[in-house]
Amino acid sequence: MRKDVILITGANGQIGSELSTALRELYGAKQVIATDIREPKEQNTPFEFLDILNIERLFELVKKYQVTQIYHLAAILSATGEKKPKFAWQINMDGLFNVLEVAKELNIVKVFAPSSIAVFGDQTPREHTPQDTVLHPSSVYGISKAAGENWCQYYFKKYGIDIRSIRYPGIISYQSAPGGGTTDYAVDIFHSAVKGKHYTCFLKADTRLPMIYMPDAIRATLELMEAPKENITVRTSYNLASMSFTPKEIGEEIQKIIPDFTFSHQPDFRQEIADSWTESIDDRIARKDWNWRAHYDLPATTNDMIINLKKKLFESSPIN
Ligand code: NAD
Ligand code: AKB
Repeated sequence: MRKDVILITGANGQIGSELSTALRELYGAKQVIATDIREPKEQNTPFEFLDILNIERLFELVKKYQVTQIYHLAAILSATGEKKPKFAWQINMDGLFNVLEVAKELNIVKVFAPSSIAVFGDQTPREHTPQDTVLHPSSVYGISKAAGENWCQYYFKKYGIDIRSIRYPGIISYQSAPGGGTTDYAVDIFHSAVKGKHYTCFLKADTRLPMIYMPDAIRATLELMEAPKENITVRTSYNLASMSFTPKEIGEEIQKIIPDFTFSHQPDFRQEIADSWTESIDDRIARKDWNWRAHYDLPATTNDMIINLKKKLFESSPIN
């Protein structure tokens, strides 16, 4: 077992609830301190309430547990951010600053602070989007992530803090629900399909977006964080690619396993956000620097999601 003590902010969200399990397996349950403003579903690790805007509390927890690494996941995502722009900016920027300041003052060894494909905008090349490219995001969330990437690089260059980051694509998962993003449809569609319900998608049929299955996203995070420091050449945030598909393509993939499944489209305000993002990602630098390779494509993800969602939704229910 490794000796580090890890503090996770926003640990009860879509990524945090699975990443905390993976980190507990690597570091030992007592070495992983989950924090959030929401109660955890299962209390199987040290858990502490932490509002990321409360820097004194963050200082206190880092000292109390002698934390050496912070995984900063607390954030407001794209769709919620467009409804509450100032609030999203405050949580995403002040929250990140608090983490960076605590890391600087208390000599934290490593920080993980994820970014998103939301940093791209309508002037960015849409296909095979390069690592270094035009970043003029149009959502508040994307603006906060683009600024955050640069602040991470600043703290690395100025103070030598080993901060690492990934521009995650939309994440598909069955264990935890997504938290207010534009790519949430790619999880919601499975829930409807498995429950035998029609699904009305809030994006148009042909909106192609980069996505990734949670096991790949977790593995990417751990592989990046374990990579030797000298291999890390990107200190803003790494492009990461896995698969890209449209709502029509994922619906049709589900129909290969659940032929009765039906879906239609009723675009809402999230269409504009999705239209400003790119379609596919060039992740050659992540491949070169820390040997990143995705394992799940759309058919493999669809198959695994349906098997596991059925188990989760139906097999754990008590028999009447
Ligand atoms: P999520 O919304 O599911 O979880 C965020 C967590 O932060 C929630 O549990 C919430 O309670 C907590 N939180 C909100 N405000 C807080 C506050 N003031 N103090 C402390 N905690 C607070 O988000 P996620 O999908 O798990 O995303 C984690 C990180 O990954 C975010 O930075 C997000 O931008 C990034 N990301 C996620 C995706 C994705 O598809 N899930 C894609 C790209 C980037
Ligand atoms: C969102 O849709 O806001 C997130 C993301 C891609 O950052 N899933």
